[in-house]
Amino acid sequence: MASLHIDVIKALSEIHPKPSDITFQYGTAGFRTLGSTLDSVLFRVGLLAGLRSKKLDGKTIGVMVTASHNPEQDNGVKIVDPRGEMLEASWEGHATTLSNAPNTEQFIEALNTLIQSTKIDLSRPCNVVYARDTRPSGISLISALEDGFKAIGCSARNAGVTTTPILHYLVRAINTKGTPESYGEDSEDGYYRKLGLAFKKLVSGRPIIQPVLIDCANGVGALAVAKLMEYLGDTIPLVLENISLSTPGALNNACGADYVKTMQKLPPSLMDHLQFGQRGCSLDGDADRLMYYYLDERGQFHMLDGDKIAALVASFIVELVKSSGLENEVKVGVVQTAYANGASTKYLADRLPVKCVPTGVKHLHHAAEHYDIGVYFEANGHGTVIFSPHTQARLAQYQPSTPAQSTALGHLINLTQLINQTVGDALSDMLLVEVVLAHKSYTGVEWDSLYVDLPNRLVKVVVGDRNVFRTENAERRLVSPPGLQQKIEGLVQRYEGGRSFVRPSGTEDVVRVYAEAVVKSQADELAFRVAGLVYDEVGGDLAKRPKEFL
Ligand code: G16
Repeated sequence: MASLHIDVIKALSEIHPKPSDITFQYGTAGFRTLGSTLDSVLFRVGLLAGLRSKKLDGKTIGVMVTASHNPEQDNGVKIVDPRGEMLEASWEGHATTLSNAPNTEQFIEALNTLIQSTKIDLSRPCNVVYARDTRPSGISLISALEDGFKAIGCSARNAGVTTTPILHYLVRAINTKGTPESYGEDSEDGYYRKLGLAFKKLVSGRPIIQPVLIDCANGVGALAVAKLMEYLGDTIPLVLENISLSTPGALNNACGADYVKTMQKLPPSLMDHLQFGQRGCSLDGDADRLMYYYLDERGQFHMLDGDKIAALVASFIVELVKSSGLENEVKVGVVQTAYANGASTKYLADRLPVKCVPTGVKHLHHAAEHYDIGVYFEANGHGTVIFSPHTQARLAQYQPSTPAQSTALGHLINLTQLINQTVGDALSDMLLVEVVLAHKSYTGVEWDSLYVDLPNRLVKVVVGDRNVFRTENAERRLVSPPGLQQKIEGLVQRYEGGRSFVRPSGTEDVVRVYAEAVVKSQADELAFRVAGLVYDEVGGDLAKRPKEFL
């Protein structure tokens, strides 16, 4: 019976001691906090990823070092399961336990408990692939991670500096290589080639696409889009902005998808760059979120968020399924969260089944798997479309009976290649949006007018302990702290068309407050008043209470 190499683990673990004053938690998107505190976590994740691979008989596991939309000083790490999906939920607890063992001895004890309780055969091989975004703290965190791989003895492939969705793609491509389910070449070039080829086919014969401006959030998306452009040829002119990878503090600072969604305005750095009517879009720090927008002729900003992307894409796919003659066998459905704009939910629910789940791609992805074609997007611009294996097989062998059916079928098959089905991917989503717009001959204006957003506001409240806040009913109701939900409902009733939800963030030490009302000023007021309730509830110091919380 093989066993752990205790001496090696001990020696390496001593180099990566756990800080005594921090409790770590594997949350919505893995571990995420100040980069300077994560050394021990990365080492331990290295071992955990190795064990996960052994448990799955040597399948390649992914590890991504990123803190996505968070500020530059934060960093994080998440584990990717063999099909490119998020780590199985039951292992999130194991990750939290291992990360909090106070010293080497107890860490080894925790490893042994995990091995026994999950019945891991240590003689199995283990394989991992890993990458990081452009955060400066990523360099040393990667070497801590590599020490973890060494300690468990796994074969590790370094995918370098790349986007989160590319790492997810690589995991699936490696694990399906040479099988009937092959997902594509297992290289970054293979990813660009796959997307580029599918895009070219989908826009062939369509009118010329006008230049699209891309705000790269001063992150890794700048590198990825530049490479992708080589594979797109002259099919779509892309203008890259916010590409300063070496300016300290620039990452996600007053730019990027999260800035656009929360501020509901154009990043100041794009002010003189985006022409009236031109489409622009913002990526986040690891290029898994996408927000679109345009300025109308009066210079007014119009945001086209994840909800608008879902509406555009889902309607297009429904039309293609219908035109291909498959509408009786292929069912399209949408998954959203409670934070989706109420008008988008109404628009979608009038046309196809819509399910609401808690925030976090893992929840949306799993719910979307229940449809033949599942479209999922969070309002923050994180999402994708997944085609069930059965649907993909059906598309491959279906015999259309008219040329129109054949054309629609061809488009659907090309979409399965264009879309990164493993996880939300800003690059793939951007190309998908452009394909739909090209097919519908829409500008941003027509897209925007699919439905009119209900005025809304997203606010964050800094609290001492976000774990005090717990929700139910897909985050629509607070169950803790007791009594707060009733107070929120009391307030909401006073606003026409009022809706407001509160939930703890899964990635930052804050509580998020969302509010909607029929008038913008009322939505703002409701959001700030609910934020005020939250602030007071957690014993906030009144003197420090942000003045906008009324
Ligand atoms: C991560 C998840 C997203 C989720 C977001 C929520 O995004 O992958 O599915 O929407 O966290 O963050 P919060 O709970 O702080 O609002 P990302 O892009 O930060 O990896």
